[in-house]
Amino acid sequence: MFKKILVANRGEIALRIICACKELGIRTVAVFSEADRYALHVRFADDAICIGPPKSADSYLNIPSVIAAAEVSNVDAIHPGYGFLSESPYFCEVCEASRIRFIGPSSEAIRLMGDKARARSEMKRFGLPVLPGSSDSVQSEKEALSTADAIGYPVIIKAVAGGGGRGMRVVHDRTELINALKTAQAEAAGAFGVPHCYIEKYIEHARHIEFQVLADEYGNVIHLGERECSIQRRHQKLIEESPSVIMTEELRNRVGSRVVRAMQEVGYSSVGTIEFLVDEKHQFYFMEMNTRIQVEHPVTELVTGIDLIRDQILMAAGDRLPYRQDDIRFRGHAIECRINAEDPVTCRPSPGKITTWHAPGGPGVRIDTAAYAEYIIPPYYDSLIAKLVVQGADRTEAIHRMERALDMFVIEGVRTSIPLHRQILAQPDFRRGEIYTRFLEDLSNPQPRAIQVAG
Ligand code: MV4
Repeated sequence: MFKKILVANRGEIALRIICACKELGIRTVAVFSEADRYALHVRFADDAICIGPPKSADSYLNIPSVIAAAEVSNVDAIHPGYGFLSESPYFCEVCEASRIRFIGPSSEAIRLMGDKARARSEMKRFGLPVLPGSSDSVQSEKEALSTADAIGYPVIIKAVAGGGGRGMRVVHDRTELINALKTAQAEAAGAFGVPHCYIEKYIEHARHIEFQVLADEYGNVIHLGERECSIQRRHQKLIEESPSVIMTEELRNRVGSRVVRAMQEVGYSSVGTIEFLVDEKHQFYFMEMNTRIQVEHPVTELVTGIDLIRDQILMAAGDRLPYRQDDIRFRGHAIECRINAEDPVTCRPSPGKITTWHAPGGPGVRIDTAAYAEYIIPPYYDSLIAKLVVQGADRTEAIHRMERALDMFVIEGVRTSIPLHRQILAQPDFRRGEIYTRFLEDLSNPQPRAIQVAG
């Protein structure tokens, strides 16, 4: 077992990793930027090392600084959290070359899943359904046209290096295709340094449902059910829940067992998430895989009772998976609201000092946060300040519990997304579980209109 872990992250996820380490009896080393001296991950880790100036590129993304901190503090492993270096195959390789265990999958798995077109074709080969589309990135305008003609419009153009919806373009007819492809490729080249794009059939009214997996290094893989993440704004998830309202035990077993088999075929280890688009007929189509722990992992922890971060650390240390699929039980319903420090109208970040902070408690409420009264939210990082997660016996109880917890969450000094969450939860469509990709667009603009998928 590891004796000491460096936490290469900040905010609530750094604290969450420190919680798991404390319970496992593992010492922790925090790294922090000059903007994070008063952050709680610095306070609660056993040691803390400043790794550079406020900008992420100079600190949390600076591989030589992070590795130097790991070497001087003599850690056995690095936990990358989410974002930052968590999905960098290169960082994973540097860790292993420095004889520091990267807590996550192999660099090969990260690299494969980071190429969204390759991931799509490999997962298809291993038995997961994918939407009709190009078999890899499109190599010419002629190929783009023939692919789109064959699958039929509308189609969507996605960057192979994208993910999370960045740099996507929906194309409604043949005349728009070439211009859209050129724009998408130029955007992808600018944003990711790689212009390659692929084409897929576009589904309107899709749901986003993802499966959590957990795998050890000996070929044992289980799934921990699904999370529905259809409530998104500009490709940022706002609300996640488990189970999905469309899920039945039969459907979960069917999709889950296919996911498990595909993960065994690729030799995956660690935690991972397989994202699906789901159409109105409840057909599942593989979209992409995330090879990190995700923001919304607590939703799965509440319904399964499993500590995903602890198990991720144990799998990286070479432990065997302590459960079989049959041991996993799903209890009740969990919902997470991401509380962001942002203007509820413009959705722009709202950094600054939190003057009043009261976090709700009571039965069935969990809050993952690194904020506190008098804390100053720096402007350099993402605006997530708390994850409010509730569990109830069923979806109705969970919604009522979330509403009262939102009522009792008092944050003053900065603007937050709490009012937006209250508005979404009050929607009749949300309460009926009729949630799909356009939910928020339709909430602010109720007339039917053409879909715009912004880059
Ligand atoms: C799609 C799609 C429709 N058809 N792909 C991909 C990343 C995710 N953030 C948005 N993505 C989409 N991919 C095909 N072939 C629609 C979306 C989409 C979406 C998906 C789930 C939840 C909200 C969404 C909002 C806009 C677009």
